[in-house]
Amino acid sequence: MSEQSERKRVILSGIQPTGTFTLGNYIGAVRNWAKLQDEFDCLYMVADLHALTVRQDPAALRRHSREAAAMILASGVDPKRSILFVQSHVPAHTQLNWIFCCNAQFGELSRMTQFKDKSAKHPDNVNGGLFTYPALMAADILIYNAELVPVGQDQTQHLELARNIAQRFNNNYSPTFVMPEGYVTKEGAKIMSLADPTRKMSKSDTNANAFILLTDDRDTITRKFKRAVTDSEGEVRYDPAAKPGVSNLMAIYHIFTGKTMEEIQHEFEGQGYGAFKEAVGTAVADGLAPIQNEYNRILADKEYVDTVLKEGAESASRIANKMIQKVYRKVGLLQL
Ligand code: ATP
Ligand code: LTN
Repeated sequence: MSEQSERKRVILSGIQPTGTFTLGNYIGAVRNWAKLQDEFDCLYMVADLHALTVRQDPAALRRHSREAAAMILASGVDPKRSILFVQSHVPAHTQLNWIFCCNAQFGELSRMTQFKDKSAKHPDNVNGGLFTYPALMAADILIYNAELVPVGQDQTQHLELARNIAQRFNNNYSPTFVMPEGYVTKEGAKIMSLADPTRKMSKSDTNANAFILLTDDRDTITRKFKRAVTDSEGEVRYDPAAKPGVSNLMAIYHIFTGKTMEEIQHEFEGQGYGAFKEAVGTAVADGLAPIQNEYNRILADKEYVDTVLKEGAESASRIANKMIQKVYRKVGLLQL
């Protein structure tokens, strides 16, 4: 980052390499990352340590980490302007994580809905990392004094906890951390599952018809939208409470075409859901095509991806190491 940009506010965000990104990840998070690069100093991270809170196949995790980096680059994140790195390549995150684990309270960690959801989903593996997950996420953010964190709505509770940890640390020791704010766009903050529109679209869903993957081809995209659960009313109208399926498809269509909800409603008046679903599929397939081309091109050049990640880890470490030294000193760890 240039000296001139040193005055810019800092952004950090992350995504877990738990699988191929879904349309929800793209709309809720990654799509916004590229847009923020001019205005802010951005750090974007592949959160591989967070992914370990759920059992991962080692070879698949390695592959998904590189694929995640390639997809972030394909979505327009420019490594000349932003820092792109893998979480485990910057050990200072885990160092700060421990300090934060000793500051986060059992009660507040127990209230996290993601912890409750994932414990219910994986009852055989309710591990310590899953429980302290938000302390590591707070470390990811606060170690760079990031002021803005672009995420989907499901992460706002974790952000609130990061703010509480920051505040507590600042009060107990001395002002150290900047209070981070979520950057959650109104549209698309929560893209719902195509199979069950009352649940969020998630890349670890066991039903492949529930999500669109960013790597899905045109036929697959079209087929999945055709099968998307709607309702029996047959009217394209935006009403998330009464018509969650149709409203979700309208939100997706709006994001890819820029048309307002009223315009969409008019466009498909009296036509039923067939034509509407077809149009959503076409808009999404058209919109994703250039990203998919870029992704395939970038992924084929492993050396390039690895060089970007290496340089990213070096740049991120320079900032993070300074902060961890400061924190160690403040909490009273012996410095020689
Ligand atoms: P997993 O299924 O493994 O929990 P996920 O698909 O929920 O993964 P994450 O890696 O946890 O994805 O999230 C990456 C980013 O994408 C986060 O900022 C998150 O808020 C956002 N996100 C995930 N799902 C959606 C969704 N359905 N709608 C909008 N944003 C989403
Ligand atoms: N928990 C996030 C991923 C994540 C993250 C972060 C997001 C890990 N560290 C720091 C923003 C900032 C998720 O999407 N599940």
